[in-house]
Amino acid sequence: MAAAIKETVSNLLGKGEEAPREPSPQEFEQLKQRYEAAGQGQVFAFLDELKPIEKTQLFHQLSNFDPNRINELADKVLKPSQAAAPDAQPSLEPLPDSATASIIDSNPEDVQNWYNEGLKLVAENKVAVVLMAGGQGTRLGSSAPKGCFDIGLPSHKSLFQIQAERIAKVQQLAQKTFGKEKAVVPWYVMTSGPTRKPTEEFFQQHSYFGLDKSNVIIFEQGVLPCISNEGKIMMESKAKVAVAPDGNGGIYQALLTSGVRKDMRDRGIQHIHTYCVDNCLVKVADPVFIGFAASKDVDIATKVVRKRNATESVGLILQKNGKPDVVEYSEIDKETAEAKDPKQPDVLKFRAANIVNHYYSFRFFESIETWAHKLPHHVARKKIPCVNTETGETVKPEKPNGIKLEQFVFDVFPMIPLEKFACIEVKREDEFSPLKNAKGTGEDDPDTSKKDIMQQGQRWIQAAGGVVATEGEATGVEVSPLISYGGEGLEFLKGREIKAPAVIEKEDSA
Ligand code: UD2
Repeated sequence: MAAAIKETVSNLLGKGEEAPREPSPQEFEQLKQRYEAAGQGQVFAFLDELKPIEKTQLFHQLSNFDPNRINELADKVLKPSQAAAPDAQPSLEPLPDSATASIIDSNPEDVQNWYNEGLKLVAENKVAVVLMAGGQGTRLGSSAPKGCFDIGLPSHKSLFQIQAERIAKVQQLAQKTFGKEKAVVPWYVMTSGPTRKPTEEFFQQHSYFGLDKSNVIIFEQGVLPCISNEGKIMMESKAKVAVAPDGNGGIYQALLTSGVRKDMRDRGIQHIHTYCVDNCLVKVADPVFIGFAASKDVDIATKVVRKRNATESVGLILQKNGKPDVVEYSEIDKETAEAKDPKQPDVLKFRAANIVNHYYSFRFFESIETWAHKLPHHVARKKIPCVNTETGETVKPEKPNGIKLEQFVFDVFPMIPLEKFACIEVKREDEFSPLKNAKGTGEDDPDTSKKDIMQQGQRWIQAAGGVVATEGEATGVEVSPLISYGGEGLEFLKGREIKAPAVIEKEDSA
């Protein structure tokens, strides 16, 4: 199946190993007229200088875009006055209690029921996972995809490996608990142009981290052209449009064009967990989350943690004009971010922090065609290396000279009624430690990721009756996901002493 998907994507994107199909002169002329009529003829500025293969590649690349749609998007962001008047100041309120729950103050029986329900769905092969891994770790300062990153654990496992082993463990727990021969949680890994090849190579080099590779499907999200401040599609070279990944909101279109939704349907998937690659504590295919969402029969659910402070770079889950919504950290005004809860003056009014940890019903994914085109585009003003289409000179800009457009995965939330949406607060120390910044930043960096995993393992061992001996700085114990998914199954450590730092990889090690 994976090969078929790869084939579909490659053909579609004209990126297959075989040379892309050469267009007929009529096809080329038609395309040229369409772009010129839209005032975007500059993309053909160097046509006479191109080799036939370059012309063919340019044809395929341009065939993926609609120049009129690009103009619409450009006008919206570059000439906001002409765009439809933005709705009056939207009314923002925290989500109502009816749409929120909290692991922290739910009764343990409910949590156990959600866990059993979710694990049963895993055992019935109804649960899939989509990993959004198309982002480029610019702030992290690494050129490799973030999932390849080694945060410095004693095991030196990458984020991809840790997540793969959590999938393996939840499959094993489901098999054991429900006496199933084989429980499968297919793992769909969304990459972008820059991350696809290095991600595929990393998975192959590590033999898919022990997972069956027919259940690990790597697919690619779409791209959008970079646009100059004058609204023109920019050229990266004389034969290539400058493009950028279309944001993690590109996931919905990508699920269709890559054949992933069809693969999910063929496998009988009903519940999908979608998450962010850089959160080392992420509970992949978390049975509690799946069971919680399934029991409420919602179409979308999202996990949140308590926002650390008013300036933390997280989206805020709230209701906007009565609909579930998220205000991104890059678009929130100071007053809203700092607003205090009228009932608890020292607590933020908007404190449900988005952690890119979402649930979708497959039923909802069947409606993608009806709303995916309505997702808004967000603007990032960037320095975009390009070729000046008048002079042919290469431009290495000192300041932002254009815009990248991206869609946000959570912009789908307002497309559903509040009663088909649920939000559950989880403990930050157990479920959220994002890797955003380079080593030494002191916050959301490799050291904080490593510390959070080691401290979690230590808490699990102590809860199981083990003793962790620490000396000075040396603290924490890494517990392999293959030994424990969420702290369970550590009884074998009762009464035993573990000298920190350590890693528990096998049941007999200690
Ligand atoms: C994301 C959230 C923000 C907050 C924060 C917490 C969005 C839009 N914003 O902000 O609300 O929850 O994380 O950590 O989700 N990705 C792709 N393709 C792309 C761009 C991103 O797959 O074109 C993936 C990326 O690999 C990562 C996730 O989406 O897994 C979030 O991307 P990010 O880390 O760049 O987002 P950030 O930190 O700006």
